[in-house]
Amino acid sequence: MFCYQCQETAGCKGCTVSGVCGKKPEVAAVQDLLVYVTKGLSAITTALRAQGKEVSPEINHLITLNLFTTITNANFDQESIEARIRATLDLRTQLAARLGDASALPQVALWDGAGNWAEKAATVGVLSTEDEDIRSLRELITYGLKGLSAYSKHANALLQDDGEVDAFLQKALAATLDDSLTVDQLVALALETGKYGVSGMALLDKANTGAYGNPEITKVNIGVGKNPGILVSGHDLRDLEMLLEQTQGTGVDVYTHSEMLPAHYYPAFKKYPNFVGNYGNAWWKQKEEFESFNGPILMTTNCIVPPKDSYKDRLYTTGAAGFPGCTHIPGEIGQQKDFSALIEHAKKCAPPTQLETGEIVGGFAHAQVLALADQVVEAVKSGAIKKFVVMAGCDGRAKSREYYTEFAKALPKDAVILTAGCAKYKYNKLPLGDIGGIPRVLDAGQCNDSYSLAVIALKLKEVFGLDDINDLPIVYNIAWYEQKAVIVLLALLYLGVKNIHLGPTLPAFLSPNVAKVLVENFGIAGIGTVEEDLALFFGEH
Ligand code: SF4
Ligand code: SF3
Repeated sequence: MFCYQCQETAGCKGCTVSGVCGKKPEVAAVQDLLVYVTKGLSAITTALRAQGKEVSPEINHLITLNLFTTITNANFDQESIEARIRATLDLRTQLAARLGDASALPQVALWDGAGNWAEKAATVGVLSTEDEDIRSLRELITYGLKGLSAYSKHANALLQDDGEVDAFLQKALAATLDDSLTVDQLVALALETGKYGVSGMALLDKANTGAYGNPEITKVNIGVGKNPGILVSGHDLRDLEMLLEQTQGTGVDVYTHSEMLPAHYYPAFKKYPNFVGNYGNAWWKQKEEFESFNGPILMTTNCIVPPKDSYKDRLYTTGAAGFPGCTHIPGEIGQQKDFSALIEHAKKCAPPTQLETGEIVGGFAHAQVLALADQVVEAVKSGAIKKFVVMAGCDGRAKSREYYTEFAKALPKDAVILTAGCAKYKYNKLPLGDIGGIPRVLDAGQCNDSYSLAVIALKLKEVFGLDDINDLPIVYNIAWYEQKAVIVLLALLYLGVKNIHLGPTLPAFLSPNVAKVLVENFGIAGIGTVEEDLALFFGEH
């Protein structure tokens, strides 16, 4: 196997024996094959569109779910991935027939699944592209598209589609196997991916706020109640909604975990009396926290850590998520899912063991921050707030990530953190206080809500009458882990944001030359020590 798509890749180079995430070589092989056949299918859908023929939303959804399935920590279940490969090949055959003349199709679109899959997989993975710069750009684009697929899927689950985003996604995916494209063309395609990343996140924002209202300032309980509970993790709000509906009157409480925390900020979820609070921290502490939760856990998406036997029977998956031996709750887009198995399971479990008590505050997505715009602008004008520090992105288990806790603690008292994604758990329970009533950590929501941070920045630019988004008193110190952070990064680059610091390490999939392009054109940099970076961002503060 060879995989270097996430920040924790072995030795900052690539996982070759087994994944640091727990992905086995057999699973890596079928994931590579799934990406490959999805590229083939995308070449056909792109050719169909070029002929003016329609491509249905169901086909678009299959493609995005395929890519989502291969995101870090989403799906470890070889069988379900193989089933997706078969379904993709069947669809490929049907669509190729609709195309008529298939002579112009690339090789990838012609493979019909014949032969030994393990052998085939060994020829189509990341290393099948020999030139390291082309490989780097192809993977940068592919990972961005994986992130975009995840966000699209959540919007689709709320019955929102953007056909243009899907058409681009498939065109770009097919282009990653086009040998005629130059480095410059691939760099341009990576930036275009960022453009559609903005559209995809905007679509999801519209879907979430349309269905559940605009996030608002909310205090979230981090203690526990006396009833047995179900813990929901991942990013899919529609799954949470169905679970909340089905648990009413059952005596079973519902808690969020990791990236599901921001669900509490939406008005629509406040009406459920059994929606008790948030349990635990970011994804990587789940071995201890799922153990002590005592009840069933629903993983709606990444990040799954391979479970311990002690609670494996309590771990359920749905959507793109999967783990062998764990029950998967089925349900396509638009269908009602049946969570009764979890509810019955919960009734037999002890209530969660308390980990902590208190509250965390969040809900600072764009509408809420813009409602406070006068106060914020005044604080900036008066000098009470000197700088905003965007510290969005992912958390992870690497010790080097303690940097973010220390950085948050050491920030000048007139700096405000803007966050989104599970990166926030590195500092969202610190007593950082507020500035004239404005908390010093403003949590917009999930990683996709980084879109909100961009909307806020663009609004501030307008209010302050600036021509360039980089003239705002905002610095970017972003933590990444998996591929959704890649689409967020590409989206920020597309919006013209410069000098983003990315850590705790730069992606292994950036070749030296590609990294140089990003450094020279966008000022992308890694992180240093807390002291060095504070001096860099704040001068002699
Ligand atoms: Fe390694 Fe990350 Fe790939 Fe897992 S997802 S195999 S940790 S690079
Ligand atoms: Fe976290 Fe996995 Fe990326 Fe959505 S849950 S931010 S790492």
